[in-house]
This record gives sequence, structure tokens and C-alpha cells, in this order.
Amino acid sequence: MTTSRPLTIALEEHYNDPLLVEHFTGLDAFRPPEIGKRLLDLGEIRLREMDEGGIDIQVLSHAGPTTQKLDPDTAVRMARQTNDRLAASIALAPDRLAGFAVLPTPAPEAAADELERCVIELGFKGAVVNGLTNGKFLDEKQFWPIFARAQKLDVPIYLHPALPSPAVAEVYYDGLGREFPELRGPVWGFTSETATQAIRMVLSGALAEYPDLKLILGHLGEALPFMLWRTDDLLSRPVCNGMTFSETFRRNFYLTTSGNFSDSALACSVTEMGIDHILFAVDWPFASNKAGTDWIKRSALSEADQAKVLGQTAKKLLRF
Ligand code: GRE
Ligand code: ZN
Repeated sequence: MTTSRPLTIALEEHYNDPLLVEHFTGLDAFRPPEIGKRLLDLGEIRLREMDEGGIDIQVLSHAGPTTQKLDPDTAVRMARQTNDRLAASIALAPDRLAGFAVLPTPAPEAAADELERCVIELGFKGAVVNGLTNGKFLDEKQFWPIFARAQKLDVPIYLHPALPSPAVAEVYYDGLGREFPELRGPVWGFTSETATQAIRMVLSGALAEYPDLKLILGHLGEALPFMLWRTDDLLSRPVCNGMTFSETFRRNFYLTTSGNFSDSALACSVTEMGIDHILFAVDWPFASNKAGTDWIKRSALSEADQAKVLGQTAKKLLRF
């Protein structure tokens, strides 16, 4: 690590736990072997590529699918074991790695307890939820104990995509799935489902009940910054304790740059959200560390704003 460049913390950086991934099949459609190898690496390859990209700290999260797609008992057991193993891996490079927990959302009270255990006992920075919980959006009231605990602990929940539910995939993506498996995945299926989840967090009243809850979206907000004006215009009324949709979204959501190194998307996101709600992420190993940091450095952001995005805001938000 050098002192001549800004502190760089990357927020959506994935790994796989070998015992958790045993529960899932069919992950290979858009994951070539070199990606699979990197997901399993918590040492040499990861740290080398962090050095090559000038990344000081990766906040690790398990790649999807995770415990959202397990039965409640299995989810509780596997979440605990997976988080313990992640903590042990982080302990081998504690100045370079940090963690977001997996939560057994199929058992919401247990998920709240697991979040607290991970934050208090393991030093984790929050949690990542990968897509729907066995077909249910997270804004359903049964999941609100998780938000209550996150707000109390003052840690963020990262709403990360996963493959859309089979019913959605059939209607929206069948027919093109063989030639373009990425369509129902990262190209559009991830984006549309996660944007829907974010909108539902506002409209469900969850953010009226938990006004200090911090939520993170990757990929520069899953296209929502581009849609804020139109969403307000069409809702045309306050939707959350007297606040408009965009006011609520700007208050509670933070966006990361994961896997979306687009100058125009960044400009739109900064304009809509304010620089203090934009954080750096790569989406490693699905995107390149060096491509991410090189892009920020040649972006139109001032040096001061680059330093905020690259690390200062994350340092505050995650209390490094
Ligand atoms: C994934 O498989 O989870 C994935 C991709 C590409 C980009 C991001 C991502 O295949 O999470
Ligand atoms: Zn990701």
C-alpha cells in the first residue's frame, strides 16, 4: 500500500464458501472456470489482483445464490457456519479484508440475531441479501425484524441481485435463454428484480417505520437514478411519511459503482444522489479491479470527490 493514492475500499467483492455452494447447482451458465476459481480464493490470487488494482480493502460478500434459497433450518445452520468461516478467512489478512454477513432470511428473527452476532462478535460491516427469499420480496412484514436490528446496530444491508424467480424467468426470458443466458442474469434479470425490490422498500412503508435504515444498491443503483424524476412524476404524491419517492430513496439508499464503469451512469448517479451516497465497488471477480480504479481516476470527479467515493465515505459508513 502506498500513501500517494487515496484509501480505496471496494464494497461488492465476492467469494464462494465451498460448503454453502454445495447446496446449489446450475451456476455455470455465465460463470467460466476462471471466475469459479477466483470466487474460492481468499488469499494469493485475490490479494495480488487487489494490489494490481490499488485496492486496499475488499468487503467480502458471498456470491449468489445464498441462504435466501434454503429452507429455514438449513439457512440458519449454513449462515452461521458460513459467517464463521468467513471471519476465519478475514483473520488471515485483517488489514485487507472485511465482511458482510449472509443472513438466514427464511427465518427472519434468527436472521436478525445472526446479523447482530456477526456485527458484534465477528466485526462484520453489515449484510448482503441476494435476491428474493424463496420467492418473497424482503419488504414483506415478516422480514422487518431484520431492518429493526440493522437500524439499531447502524449497519447497512446490501440488496444484491440474484437470478429471478423461475416464474419470472419463464415469462420474461424463455426463448432467448439458450443463446443469451446473461439476459436473465446480470444483463437485465438481476437489474430489474433488484430495482423492483428497492422501489418496494420505499412503497411498502418499511422506510417510514425504519427511517435510519441504510440500504446499498450496486451497479450504480440498478438504473434507478435514471428513473427518479419519472417515478416521482407518476406517483405524484408523498409516499413515505410526507416524503416523495425520490426524497426517501436519496435518504436511505447508497449506490456503488460495482460492474458499471460508465461515465454517464456515474454523472447521473452523482447528480441524483449527491456525492456522499456514491461508493466504490468492483464486483470482483465479475469485473476487473484495475478497470474500476483506472476508471474512477480518469473520471470527471474532482480529486476530493474521487477520494470520497474510493474510500472516505465507506470508512465512515462502515466505521473502519
Ligand atoms: C453472477 O454470476 O453472480 C454475476 C455475473 C456477472 C456479473 C455479476 C454477477 O455472472 O454477480
Ligand atoms: Zn455482485
